[in-house]
Order: sequence, then C-alpha cells, then structure tokens
Amino acid sequence: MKPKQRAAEESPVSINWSTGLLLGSSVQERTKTLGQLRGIFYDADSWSQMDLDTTVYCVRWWQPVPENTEGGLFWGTTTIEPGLVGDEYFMTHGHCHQQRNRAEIYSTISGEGALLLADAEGHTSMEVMTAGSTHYLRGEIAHRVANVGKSPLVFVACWPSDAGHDYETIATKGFLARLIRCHGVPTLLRNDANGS
Ligand code: PAN
Ligand code: ZN
Repeated sequence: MKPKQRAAEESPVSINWSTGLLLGSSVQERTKTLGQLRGIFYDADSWSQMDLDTTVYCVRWWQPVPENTEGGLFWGTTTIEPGLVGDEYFMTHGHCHQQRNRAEIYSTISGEGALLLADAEGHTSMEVMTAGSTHYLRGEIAHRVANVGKSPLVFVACWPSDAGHDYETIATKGFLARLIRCHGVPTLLRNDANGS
C-alpha cells in the first residue's frame, strides 16, 4: 500500500510558548538587517555609521497552504532585537495588506514594545505591547512594531493567507509619526515636529 501523502498543513509545527520559537520542517525564516532597512529610520546619518550587518529582526512563519489561498491562515513569530538608530527604536519595516480588508492578530510573548498603526492618511497611533497583550489590526491599517525595551521583543501573528504584503504604500503615504526615545521614554513624534 502506498504511504499516505502528507498535505502541507499536516506537517508538524510546534511553538515554544516561553520563547516564541516556531519549529517544523515547513517553517520559513527571514532576517532583516540594518542594511536591508535603508530609508526606514529617520536619522540616516546615524544609520550609515552603524554596522549594517546588524540583525534588527527575524520572522519565522508557517504557511500551511499556498500564498493567496482564500480562507487560509498563516502564523508567524517575530523577534525584534533591542537597539536604537539615533533616538529611534529598532523596528520592523512596516506594511499594509495588499487586500485592505484582511485583518490580523498580534499577541506578545515577551519584551516591551509599541505597535504603530497608521490609517490611509498616515495618522499614526500607538498601542503598548507587553507579555500577553493581544492586538486586533484592522485590515486597512498599516502596521509596524518597535522594540522599546532592553531585551528582545517577541510576538506571534496570525493573518489570512491571501492578505499579501504591500511595502510600497508606506514609503510614500506612510506613518506620519515615529517612535523616539525622549528623556528615556518612548514618545510618538510627528515627522514634521522639531528635534528628536
Ligand atoms: C508580521 C510581519 C512581521 C515583520 O508577520 O510581517 O512582523 O514585519 P514586516 O513584514 O513589516 O517586515 C505581519 O504583520 N504579517 O502580516
Ligand atoms: Zn501584517
């Protein structure tokens, strides 16, 4: 008898809830270095003087169904290292979903962070991320996460497999505010405000 072929969604994947580590042969991994985040941080001078091979964050994710499958789900863990570029915290690139009606849920495993959310006009708000905090990201909202603590920030995410990632829109019509360390405190500062 022929052994039963395993569908992708049947290959075992496990998560360590203490560390957020996602394990399994089908788990994919993507690391983003400072060099790959050119143009994302406000203080380009400070950015250019840093070691551009420094890892800012790593995403490990599971795609149990092919990308763009309607009705499917993806699941991933993001780990953002602590650090600053000038006064701006290490953060993810940020994106909105190609399909603007595809929402997402984030839940924090460990660390201290800030979830930055921007509407279509770029108006930006912030939600505090701390162990256990769970966040519903409406489909049309651009999102990025900053690590404002001294240890890695780890969070899990679940999003529809046909959401798609749009990294272009935020480059032109993105977040109107950035998260900076001001007197040691994470502070949301409008891009057109003075000083950082
Ligand atoms: C997350 C993000 C992850 C990395 O899984 O993709 O945190 O951020 P960037 O994609 O902005 O580099 C998610 O929001 N998925 O939709
Ligand atoms: Zn997303």
